Amino acid sequence: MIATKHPDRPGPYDPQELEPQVQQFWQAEDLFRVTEDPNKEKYYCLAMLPYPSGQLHMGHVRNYTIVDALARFHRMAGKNVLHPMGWDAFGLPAENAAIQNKTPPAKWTYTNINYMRQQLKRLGYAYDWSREFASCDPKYYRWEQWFFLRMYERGLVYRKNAWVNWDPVDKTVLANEQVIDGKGWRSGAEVERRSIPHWFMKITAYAEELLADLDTLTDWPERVKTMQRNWIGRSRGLQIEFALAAEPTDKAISVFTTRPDTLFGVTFLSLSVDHPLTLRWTKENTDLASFVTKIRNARPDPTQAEKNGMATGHHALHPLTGEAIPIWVADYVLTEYGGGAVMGVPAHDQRDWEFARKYDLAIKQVIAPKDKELKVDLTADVFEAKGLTINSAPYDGLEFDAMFTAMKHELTKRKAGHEGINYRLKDWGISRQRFWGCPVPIIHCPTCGEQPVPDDQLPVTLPEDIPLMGGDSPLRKAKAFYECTCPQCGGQARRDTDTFDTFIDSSWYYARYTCADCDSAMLDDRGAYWLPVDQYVGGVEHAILHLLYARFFYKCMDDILNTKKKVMRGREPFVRMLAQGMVLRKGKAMSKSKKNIVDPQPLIDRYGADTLRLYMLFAAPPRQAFEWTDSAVNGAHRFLNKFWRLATIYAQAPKEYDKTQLNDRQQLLFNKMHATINKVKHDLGTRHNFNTAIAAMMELTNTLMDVLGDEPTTSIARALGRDCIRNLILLLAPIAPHICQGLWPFFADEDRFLMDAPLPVVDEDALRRRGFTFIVQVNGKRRGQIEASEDEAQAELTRRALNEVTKYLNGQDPLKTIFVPRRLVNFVVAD
Ligand code: ANZ
Ligand code: ZN
Repeated sequence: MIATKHPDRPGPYDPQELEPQVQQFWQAEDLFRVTEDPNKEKYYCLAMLPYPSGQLHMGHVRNYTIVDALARFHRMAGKNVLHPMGWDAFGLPAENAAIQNKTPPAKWTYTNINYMRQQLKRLGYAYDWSREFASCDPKYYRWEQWFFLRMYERGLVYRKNAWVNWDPVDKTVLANEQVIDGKGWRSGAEVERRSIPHWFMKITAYAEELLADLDTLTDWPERVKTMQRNWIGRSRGLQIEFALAAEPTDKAISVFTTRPDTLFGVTFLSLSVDHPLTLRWTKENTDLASFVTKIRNARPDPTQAEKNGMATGHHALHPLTGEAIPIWVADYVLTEYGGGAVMGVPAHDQRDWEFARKYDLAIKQVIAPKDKELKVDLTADVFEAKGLTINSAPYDGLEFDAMFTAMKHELTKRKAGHEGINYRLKDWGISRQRFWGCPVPIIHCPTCGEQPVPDDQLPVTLPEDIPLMGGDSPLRKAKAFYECTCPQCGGQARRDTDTFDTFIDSSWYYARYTCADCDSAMLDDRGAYWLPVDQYVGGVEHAILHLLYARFFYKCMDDILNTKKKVMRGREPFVRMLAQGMVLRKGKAMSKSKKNIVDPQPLIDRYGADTLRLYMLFAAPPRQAFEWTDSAVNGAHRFLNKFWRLATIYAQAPKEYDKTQLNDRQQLLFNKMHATINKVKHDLGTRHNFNTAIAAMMELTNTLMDVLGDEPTTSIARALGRDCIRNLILLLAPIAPHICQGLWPFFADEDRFLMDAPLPVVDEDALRRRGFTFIVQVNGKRRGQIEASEDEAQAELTRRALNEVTKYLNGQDPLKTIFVPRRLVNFVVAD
């Protein structure tokens, strides 16, 4: 188990020699492989799986170092730790690279994976590599297709024509969030609207539970939960029916409103451009038809810009007053929300107000502020606040809740409305008209229609040898792929040529790690041991979609797979979630487009992995962004050098000492050592504050040098120093595992792998007697430090502090002494 050439004492610190040796040793001993052990508490920690773009960037390094430190720490704390890694391998960049380099996407992807895997190994991450997979592996996506079909059988997957955001350059459908200011997020091209058949997953069926269960996630960042709540966007209101004036028996227009208290203020109705009545009227009104076409192509995101509309010439009847209300078509009305129509209340709704001002429509105030002093001037501004009803006889003078209830009863009685809940969340459009993704396992038969691919014909394998020319997906032209026979009638049929949104791949990969080699089922009972993930760590940019889709999938998997034989536990995939901060340079996120990337590779080559790991965790608390500084990397490296040198001094020291025989200063060191053990365990295990843990370890090494000096002579001093170093090795091992493993053979008391050595135990007595490190300053500049115990008098402390810094006082007496209990002493002298 000795990973160094020098038999009795460590040689000079040489990470380039040491680290690969240690890594070979880990590999030879197969130390990272884990199996289920029901007698041990399990701990599943996970970093978000990377897209194999080509090389690791600093965001990856930070993310994986955090998780690796947690994995190693909890393993030393005695848990059975699952810590896997894999690849989110499907997606557009591989296709674009394939077109550019004229290599198949598979080849580009696997080349990148090979390079990045070797980088991860060089950083010393303790992954159980036996569980690694790439999402583009048919052994993985076979089960994704299989699960899609189970969802299909249950009506959780369906196909319908839908208006989609079409990127004319990337020739693909974009999700709403991929449209930024009307342009494709990747190509920057002006996005068009198209109506095409599309596969959907019915995430809305789980909307209520996805919202409610957020409250159970107590160890998730509050802002992530808020973002998810807003994204799901639950609203309670009334669904109100308006009849057409021309056909009064037909309740033709259904609107959703969260403000039924404003019902008497309706002065117009607005339909979306896709509303059935809009479509009907465009047939008889060519102006309306060209307006609708223009809107469809102009802006896929109607919430942003100036509102546009057109009167249809038709009228609806107010359900309570019977008044005729003009019907408009407007671009700010969403098709897929609350019936695709809005009751326009310009006095009390900002959008309606802008619309009415622009088109000179009536504005009728029906809500008055409760505060009588407040002036409402509707020619200048909208009044959106809740208040008391006016101009709503016989319902005047009511507060919001009372009016809500009154309208609900009245409309229900007249069969013109009812209470309704609406979600902003829409069903998840999952088909992509791209090549490099998991094929949709459906066959289209001219006679039988949509047919699922039979389970025994899975996977539907993506051909990997088709050349990519750019433009449309080659699957559509690949006869060998799409020509097939109908499983129902045996006639000639055509395979679906769409592929899955890659967010599906990342919605269940964490579950598959528990049994990646299982080829008889999607998950087996090993899942019930490991799942759910105990600690998930990743960037906040995935706060909404990835986490929401994964939560949705987990609930579906529980409903579909978890029958008699349990393959998973719980209803939420990630018990705890940590959103790590970004690594910045000159205040900006590092990114290729900003050309401000710091490549980790040269730093690994120069300083070694441990330095980079230590720096990443020392720079800031994990949730905070931090500014990259080269000099601080140097600082981390100097610390490791110093630590190694100190360890060399004690490598041969005796193991045993009698702690009752320590002198005062040694006792201080002893106490501080235990305070440090206590703090590091708490910081790493509970708070995830690596930076303060590292600072405490650095402080302890300083105290060690201060108390024992460079050449301790007495046996008790040498044994105490050895004890200190040994404990530091154990505490630092999760963070800088190579250097610690390199030193371990000289400090191990028993024949045990460092990875499995138990964390040091705190001496409670020492903790109670713990000392403090006082910083000693002269004119505000740090000039030294002294150790003090809880009960040392201030006068005595000040005297010792003064002694410590005499040479900086130029023989003068201090003009003033500033004493901060437990922290510092500052002497002010004349310059
Ligand atoms: C009348 C009204 C009066 C409204 C008022 C608001 C204030 P949330 O909270 O997001 O659910 N709305 C309804 N369906 C819509 C659609 N398809 N496209 C665009 N807007 C739509 O918003 C509910 C409100 O959004 C509804 O309440 C409706 O406007 C509008 F003083 O109805 B309200
Ligand atoms: Zn058929």
